[in-house]
Amino acid sequence: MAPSAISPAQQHAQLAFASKKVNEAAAVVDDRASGLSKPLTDMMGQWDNFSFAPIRESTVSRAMTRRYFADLDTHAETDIVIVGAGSCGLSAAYTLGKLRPDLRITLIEAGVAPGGGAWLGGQLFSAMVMRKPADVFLREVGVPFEDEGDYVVVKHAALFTSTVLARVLAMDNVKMFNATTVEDLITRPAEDGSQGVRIAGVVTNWTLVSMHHDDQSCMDPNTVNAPVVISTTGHDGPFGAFSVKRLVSMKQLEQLGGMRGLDMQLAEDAIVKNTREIVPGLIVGGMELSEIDGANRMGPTFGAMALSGVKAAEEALRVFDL
Ligand code: 48N
Repeated sequence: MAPSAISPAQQHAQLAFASKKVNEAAAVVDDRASGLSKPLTDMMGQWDNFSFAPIRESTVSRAMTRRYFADLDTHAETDIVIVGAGSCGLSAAYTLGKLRPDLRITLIEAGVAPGGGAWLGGQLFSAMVMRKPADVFLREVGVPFEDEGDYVVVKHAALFTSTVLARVLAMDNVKMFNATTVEDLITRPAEDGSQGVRIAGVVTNWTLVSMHHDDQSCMDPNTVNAPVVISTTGHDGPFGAFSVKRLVSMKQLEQLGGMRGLDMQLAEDAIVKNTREIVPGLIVGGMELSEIDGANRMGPTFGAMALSGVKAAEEALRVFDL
């Protein structure tokens, strides 16, 4: 057999591509064929005379702190807050940012790393499964996937999460404050004079501070005023299911609904269909919603997270535009 004109690696790549029905339409494509840019290749091999432009340490500090505190100042008044930058919160942020570039969107994430549970498919497996029609969202954002009929597979969950995250962070009307925890809700008396409340924003603290309220003197929080809050803080856990647990403790909800066992068929439809305004000004989506409704969990399939985020954005705009 004549020696192949292409390298084994190229052969592997060609075979892999051919075997996968990868939907690359408008997706983040593998553009290695174009090679590295000339300015970068010109730099390679020339390291002996290499040096960076001069800098003073205070310049770096000011470049960071000036922007951070200007953002905090700007976002102290926000149009829509999203609590939790997991797959649902990121999908909601993308949808809102795209639909309403005129609105100021603030995304608050307790972890240093946003993404929640969407960095892996299930257990420690890489691939992420989404049932159709969630492929519509993947095409919208530009995430390549393999089409398997009734479902699609993103080859690595991090490809979904990093692509949506990149799109959201590139939007100039969306600001993410990560390593920042929502540790309470701002409320106003309900307009109907009942014992109810309207949510009017969130109370935040740096997550490291929130983790040490018990062993440090009281460290008061910061606030963000907003007429609409979307909460997508995931399963009940140390920080999770935050807003629904807070509604119970402030007696706006009787009790949590007790999430039921895993049933993919029931769970995903329910989460998307029931993403809604729970109390005036607060929309809940994603797995946090299962903690109120007692819906089934769906396990390692993420279509409901993406489309619950889309629905949460739609609900938020309905409330905002009232
Ligand atoms: O990924 P999660 O936990 O939540 P969702 O709803 O975006 O996605 C859920 C999904 O990952 C699943 O659990 C899958 C589908 N499995 C289902 C099943 O059956 O088990 O993201 C929530 C994000 C995280 O990044 C948290 O760090 C963050 O919210 N967060 C908060 N951020 C700010 N303030 C808080 N109080 C807070 N609590 C959680």
